[in-house]
Amino acid sequence: MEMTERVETLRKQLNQYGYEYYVLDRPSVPDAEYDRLMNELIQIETDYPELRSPDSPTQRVGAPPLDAFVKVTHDTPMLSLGNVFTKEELVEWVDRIEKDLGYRPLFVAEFKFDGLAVSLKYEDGRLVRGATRGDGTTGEDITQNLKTIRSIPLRLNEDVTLEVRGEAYMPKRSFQHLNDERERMGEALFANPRNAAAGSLRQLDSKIAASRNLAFFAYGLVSTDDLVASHDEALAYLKQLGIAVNSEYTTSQTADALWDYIETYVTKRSELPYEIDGIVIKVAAYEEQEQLGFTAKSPRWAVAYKFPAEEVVTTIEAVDFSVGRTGKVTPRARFAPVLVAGSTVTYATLHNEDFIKEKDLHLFDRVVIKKAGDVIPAVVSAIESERTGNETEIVFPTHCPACDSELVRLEGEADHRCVNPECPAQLLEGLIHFVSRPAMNIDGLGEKVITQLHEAKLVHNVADLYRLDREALLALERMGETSVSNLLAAIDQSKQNSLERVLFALGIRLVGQKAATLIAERFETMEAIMAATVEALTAIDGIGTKMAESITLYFEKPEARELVRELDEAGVNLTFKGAKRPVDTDAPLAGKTVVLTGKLHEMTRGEAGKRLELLGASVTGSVSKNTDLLVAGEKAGSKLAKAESLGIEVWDEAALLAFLANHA
Ligand code: 0OX
Repeated sequence: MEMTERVETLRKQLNQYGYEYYVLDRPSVPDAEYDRLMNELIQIETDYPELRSPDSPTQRVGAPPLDAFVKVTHDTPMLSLGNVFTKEELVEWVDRIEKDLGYRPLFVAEFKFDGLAVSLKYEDGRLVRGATRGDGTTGEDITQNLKTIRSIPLRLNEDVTLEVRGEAYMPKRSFQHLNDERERMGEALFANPRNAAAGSLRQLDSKIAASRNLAFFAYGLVSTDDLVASHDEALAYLKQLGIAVNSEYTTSQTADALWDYIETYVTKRSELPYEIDGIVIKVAAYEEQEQLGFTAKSPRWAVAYKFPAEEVVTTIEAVDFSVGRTGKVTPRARFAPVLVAGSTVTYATLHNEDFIKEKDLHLFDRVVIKKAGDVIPAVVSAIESERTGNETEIVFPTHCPACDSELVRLEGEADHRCVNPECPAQLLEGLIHFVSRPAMNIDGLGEKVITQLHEAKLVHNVADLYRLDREALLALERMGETSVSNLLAAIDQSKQNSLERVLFALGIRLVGQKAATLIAERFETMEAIMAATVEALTAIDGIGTKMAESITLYFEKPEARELVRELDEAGVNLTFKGAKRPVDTDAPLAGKTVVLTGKLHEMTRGEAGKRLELLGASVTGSVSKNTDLLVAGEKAGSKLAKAESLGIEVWDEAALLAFLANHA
């Protein structure tokens, strides 16, 4: 019996300390004391399995992995929010409420946390189920993962039965820490804390969620008992129960006061330790909420003001110029590092000379930057009023930064190009492209190794890869027997690739993966492609004149024909095998599956889809866990709900336009 009592005491203490730390943000004991008690409890529960309990604080460390998530139906649907973007729209919304009710009610304004909406069901004070919002009606049971979040109590302070709605999120610090770690490990980075939170909660192994330092804020209460009469009372009650509630909400009756609150956080949100993407305004009294009711997908008694894309100011400290595989010279600004939309930004492309001129950018200018579509850093403008006189002109080089040959800028083109076919930067970029995953897909030949081979003069053109000598490789730094054998085997393996990979790998200007596949499908052999005329090429649906001309121009060059001959001689397959279409990693949306939904104003969905495809995206019709991005126009419906439930990134039309403008 003594042990049962000790377990009870430990659980109570740990729950109390956890509550003080995670909910009240006021710890009363050092972390080491918490860890000591937790370890004691883990030990007892290991030695006496009969004393284990699903609401023990030890359950937060992660449970055995699941095979799949179980679907759950929400008894009360989890609705989404309508949006307003301007003060005028907010005033209109408030006026509409006043008209419907016949008087002006009290409103609550609170943060719109940028995470994943979840439902927590408590029975007799115990957490029995945690689920995602899903499409609003059906979600997934992610109890195991939610239990790892310390600001979600496993036991409430009262033995009540109710459902809590709120947002699971990743604090900025956890996000930074996670991405730093991933960068060190060479893993793909999360674009923002929301994706990282959603990604963590979608893991079947809850140990992963446990390691990610997620947090939770409650913003709603569903109950069959009349526990409270208004939203502000609900927030106070949730806090009393031991659930984390954000205390920076306000109540007010006027649109002006609500707008003041919004404006305060437009600027102050960057100082918060977590991401918010707007402010939610709710009619406070439940009775009034009931009276106002719902539209098809959202309540009439609540609305979200969405913040504009976060913009921050920094300084251009340097501009460097790099030479791409096609000889294009691209300027890139280096900034004093700043945090924008959840991650540190140090560089952004300046595209070309025209971009620099149009924006009147100078070296050492103070500039406004943002992330287009919340992902890719972009320069918005220079701040003229902050010029000190020390700014200097950004001079576009007249000669190639890699080989010093004169750059050319063709009429009607925005880009400066190095046209020296022997330019080492182009050759290296060409080699990197050739071996990359969407091209010849040679394992173990990353950018580092290929640069090493190039610098050691073992590889000059791509055919040299197939003539590499084992002894010469062994003489290189960090190249042991095993890595050399693996590398040679991977190179050998690539000889079997189907024609479209080789065609794409050659790096002919304008020829992306899709085009390479269409051409390989039609002509079947490299020989036939080399002999094809512009007319024969443009006869293929999807191949335009410019691309066709680029192809014929390429194969007119004796060096190109010689290169193909060398590849053939080395045993590289040059026939079409009907392989699956690979993905172009060089394009900005390479490997990304995008879905478009809702009404767009500036272009049709078809046009938008074509433009996104040109940037490397695969555009599909339905949202699934394989979707990377949803572009949601006006009146987006179930696809948007599904994307949100899956934690998929969503762009509105403004984000899409900004992205397209930056990649024109
Ligand atoms: C948030 C948030 C989301 C009310 C009816 C539908 C949504 N992301 O922080 N939703 C709501 O409210 C419900 N409030 C919030 N604060």
